[in-house]
Amino acid sequence: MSDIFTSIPRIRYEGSGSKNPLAFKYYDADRVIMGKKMKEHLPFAMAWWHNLCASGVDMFGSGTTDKSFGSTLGTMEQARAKVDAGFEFMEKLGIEYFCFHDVDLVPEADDINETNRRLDEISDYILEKMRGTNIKCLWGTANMFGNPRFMNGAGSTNSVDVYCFAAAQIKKALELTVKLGGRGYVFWGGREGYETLLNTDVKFEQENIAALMHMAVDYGRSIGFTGDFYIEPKPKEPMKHQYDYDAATAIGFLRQYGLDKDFKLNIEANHATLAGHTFQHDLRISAINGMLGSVDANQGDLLLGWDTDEFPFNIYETTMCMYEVLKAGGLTGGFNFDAKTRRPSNTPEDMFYGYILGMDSFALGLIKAAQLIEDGRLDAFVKDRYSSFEGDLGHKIRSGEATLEELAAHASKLRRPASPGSGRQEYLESLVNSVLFGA
Ligand code: XUL
Ligand code: CO
Repeated sequence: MSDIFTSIPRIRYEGSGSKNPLAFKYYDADRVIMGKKMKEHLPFAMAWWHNLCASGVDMFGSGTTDKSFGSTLGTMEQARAKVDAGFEFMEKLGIEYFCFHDVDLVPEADDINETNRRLDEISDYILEKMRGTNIKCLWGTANMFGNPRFMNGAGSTNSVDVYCFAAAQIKKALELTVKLGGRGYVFWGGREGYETLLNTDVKFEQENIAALMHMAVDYGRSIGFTGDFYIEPKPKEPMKHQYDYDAATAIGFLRQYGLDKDFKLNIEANHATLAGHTFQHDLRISAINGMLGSVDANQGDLLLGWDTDEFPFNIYETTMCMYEVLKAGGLTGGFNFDAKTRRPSNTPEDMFYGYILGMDSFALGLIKAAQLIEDGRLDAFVKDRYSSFEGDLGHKIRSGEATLEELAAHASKLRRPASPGSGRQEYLESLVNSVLFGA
């Protein structure tokens, strides 16, 4: 372990009564919940970009946080220092995975060949650091939204040359993901959308995005990538409209273009709420379609209309997330903290407090979700709510054998239906509260 965070000890579980800010209150890696260790339920990942790169720059001001880690910003020396810092950080927290964009790892050069050479060099160094640790890559991706060449999109660009640069970056990022043993490969369509329909051929753009994804699948499989590809839906920001609007839209796209066997979804909490959904909603839609792959674990602020990428602390949200994940039988991916400390939280301690908060929030969510499932009343209520379909008529409808005529005849015989029954929302909400806060 290197010694960048010298004042920070290894973070240990001390229980909910602990007042030590540098200890876990709920995340107890080896505690068994519903037959599995917490750390198996919760494969946490560090996001290279927010944790090791983001310095607090926003639209109105420059950075507040020093992420040079004792080196000169924008150099390969700093790229190595970030690797050292990242590995020390993950080891101190017991985090076993990381996620990266290509350009998080090295400063991008003017010539793509030089960028790729730098990526080879840094990935050799990362591999070296991985040896002798449990740390692995959760997923990799290419940043196809930051560089000005992508101002009109990457897969959706109007420029065939820019399209080739997107292809080249995907090719390299896939090679890096395979080299680092990544479980997944993410497409987040940051600029795959439009600012105005007046200049946009939506059909042409969507077909080109799908073609690029097909090429990525073919190439990935040819170099031994056996993991899942993921689409990470987001409705807007940076573009006015992004094609991967939400889980349902992304699933429709994947099916339309025959990509649904190789792709699953990476659901980010703050993206779901930007789409006007709850986090739980997009998880549920993914899960019922067999496409819940991975989670970008963060939280938005409902008073703000953008992607604030905060560390999750809302236990209702983490509980309902873990409820969906447990019911889906777990993730093939993991929980990547696509989250950053607030701009004024600008010390190394704050980086640790952010992750301790996030890991504890998900651990508590896991504990509470398991209690909700073991309690059984929610499941029983839902089952009972649809029980009228358990008779002959219901079976015929469910198996596709019913006709409109016979259902109409049934209605006619009844003359009017009995009440379908109360939804009992308030009762169920208080049941959830009693599981969350009861003794
Ligand atoms: C942006 C976002 C990305 C993706 C990876 O909102 O979530 O960081 O997770 O490109
Ligand atoms: Co994300």
